Amino acid sequence: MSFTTLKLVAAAALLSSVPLAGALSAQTFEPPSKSPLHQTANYTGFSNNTLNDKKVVHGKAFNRIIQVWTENTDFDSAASTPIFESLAEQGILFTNYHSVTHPSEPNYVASVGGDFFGMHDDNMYHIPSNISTVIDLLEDKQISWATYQENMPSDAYYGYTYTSANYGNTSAAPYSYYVRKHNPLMIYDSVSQDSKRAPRIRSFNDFANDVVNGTLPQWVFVTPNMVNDAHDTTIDFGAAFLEYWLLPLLTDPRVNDAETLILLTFDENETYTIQNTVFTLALGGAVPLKLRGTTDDTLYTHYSTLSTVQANWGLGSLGRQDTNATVSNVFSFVADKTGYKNVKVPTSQVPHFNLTAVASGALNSAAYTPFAAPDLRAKGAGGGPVSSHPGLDKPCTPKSLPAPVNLAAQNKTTPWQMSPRTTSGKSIIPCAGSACP
Ligand SMILES: *[C@@H]1O[C@H](CO)[C@@H](O)[C@H](O)[C@H]1NC(C)=O
Ligand SMILES: *[C@@H]1O[C@H](CO)[C@@H](O)[C@H](O)[C@H]1NC(C)=O
Ligand SMILES: *[C@@H]1O[C@H](CO)[C@@H](O)[C@H](O)[C@H]1NC(C)=O
Ligand SMILES: *[C@@H]1O[C@H](CO)[C@@H](O)[C@H](O)[C@H]1NC(C)=O
Ligand SMILES: *[C@@H]1O[C@H](CO)[C@@H](O)[C@H](O)[C@H]1NC(C)=O
Ligand SMILES: *[C@@H]1O[C@H](CO)[C@@H](O)[C@H](O)[C@H]1NC(C)=O
Ligand SMILES: *[C@@H]1O[C@H](CO)[C@@H](O)[C@H](O)[C@H]1NC(C)=O
Ligand SMILES: *[C@@H]1O[C@H](CO)[C@@H](O)[C@H](O)[C@H]1NC(C)=O
Ligand SMILES: CC(=O)N[C@H]1CO[C@H](CO)[C@@H](O)[C@@H]1O
Repeated sequence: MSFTTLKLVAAAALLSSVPLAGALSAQTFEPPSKSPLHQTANYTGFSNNTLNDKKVVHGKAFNRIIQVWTENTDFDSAASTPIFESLAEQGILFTNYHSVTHPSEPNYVASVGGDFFGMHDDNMYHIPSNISTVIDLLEDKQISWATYQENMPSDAYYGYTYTSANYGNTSAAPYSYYVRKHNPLMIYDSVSQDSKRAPRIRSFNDFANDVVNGTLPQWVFVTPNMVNDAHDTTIDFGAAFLEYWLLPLLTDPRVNDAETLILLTFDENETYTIQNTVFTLALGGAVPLKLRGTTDDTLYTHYSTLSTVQANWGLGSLGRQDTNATVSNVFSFVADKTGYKNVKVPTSQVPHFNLTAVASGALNSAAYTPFAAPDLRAKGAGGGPVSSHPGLDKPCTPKSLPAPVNLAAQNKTTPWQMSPRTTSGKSIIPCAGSACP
């Protein structure tokens, strides 16, 4: 047993025996299943199919990327939690990685679409199908993908939230474990309203099924539920979840092989009045041995994850903030292999990412503008063309947009906001049985 493993075991023993304190969360972590590879009724719908992607498209630094997003934690809180300390010894700790705004939902939206379109709340939105995402770039090169959402009751479930039996405490009221605001691709019509793509917005039961069948795709986004991601609980609770879920997967070659990059990050910093730096670790077999246990202080943001994926596979871009060099440096160990030149941003010039309600856009009711087309001449880190969807109004650039309008002052919302109550029946994959609200 290595020193690192010893430390992990010690941390695990500590975590599972100490009930969590705190007024908000007298909850103790309870494993939702026997293991991450066992399906469970605690997740509602069982898997109905396995993905079947035969092709593996080789990238310059990795063949698979798995992003695991947890919630609302300041850098220092994570850094002083034992499991994160131990994991840091196995990977690269990014000490200058930033979320792009507050609160949660716009960060998730930005992570796949290259912008948050002015959003500054967690309301229910949808984004029209002429707006591209990373999925368009991946599919152009036939790179397989899926997202796995813990406690989402059925694939591509459209509802705002889903409440199910409290598996952590059977005498407590049912719990809203699943939220759409943490499920980025659901919000983009170009993905969730496309019958070929929607089945790839999957549940954790599907995750178990896909791993056991050896069909985990090449681009993977993982959202734990509202207790396990530390949103409704504490960083120690989130750490206990990682001990249950992530640690065994790190040694499972069906998930983590020599060409896998696992990015463990947080959507945003908890404290709004300080910079929005989040504890982010690059883990997995694709992290070069000599870099394990090191730190990297290059300026990164959630847009960097997009540009890193683009650089790795030589993809096109979205022509939005993913091609804004200041905020989209490629992870250094990947940039080194692809020849991409990162920009050095002095500490004093690091933009403030803790700004909220400042940007105008189609998802901002107080400063509404229509959606603009991306910059079609932009050059991203992958070198390919900017994705342009059918129905894109190409001449509608940010410069040609009308001045922002305050719809909220007229008691109106942007046309892309929906009422959570009227939308649960809109799933493109019809719900059935207990998965129906
Ligand atoms: C649901 O989770 C609880 C708490 O860990 C566990 O006791 C129970 O066995 C789980 N149920 C199933 C069907 O896996
Ligand atoms: C995020 O939170 C921590 C506080 O724990 C703080 O030290 C850090 O500066 C914040 N933002 C940054 C710059 O990490
Ligand atoms: C599988 O299909 C059943 C019946 O339609 C449904 O209730 C369940 O939610 C589905 N499972 C998933 C993961 O979509
Ligand atoms: C379980 O929930 C019940 C009802 O809310 C509560 O009274 C009890 O303290 C909870 N048990 C634990 C172990 O938290
Ligand atoms: C953002 O963080 C900076 C640096 O800590 C701070 O000076 C500023 O007041 C913060 N802005 C907001 C809106 O909280
Ligand atoms: C690029 O990002 C910086 C920092 O957030 C911002 O000030 C600048 O306006 C962005 N450029 C474009 C073209 O969006
Ligand atoms: C995208 O489509 C929506 C809905 O049809 C439309 O309102 C918007 O103007 C379009 N924007 C662009 C840039 O194509
Ligand atoms: C806006 O809506 C609220 C609540 O429905 C109402 O009380 C208020 O009078 C409305 N204001 C305007 C300007 O219509
Ligand atoms: C399509 C396929 O191979 N599905 C299999 C996936 O694995 C489960 C066991 O976990 C089998 O029951 C399925 O048949």
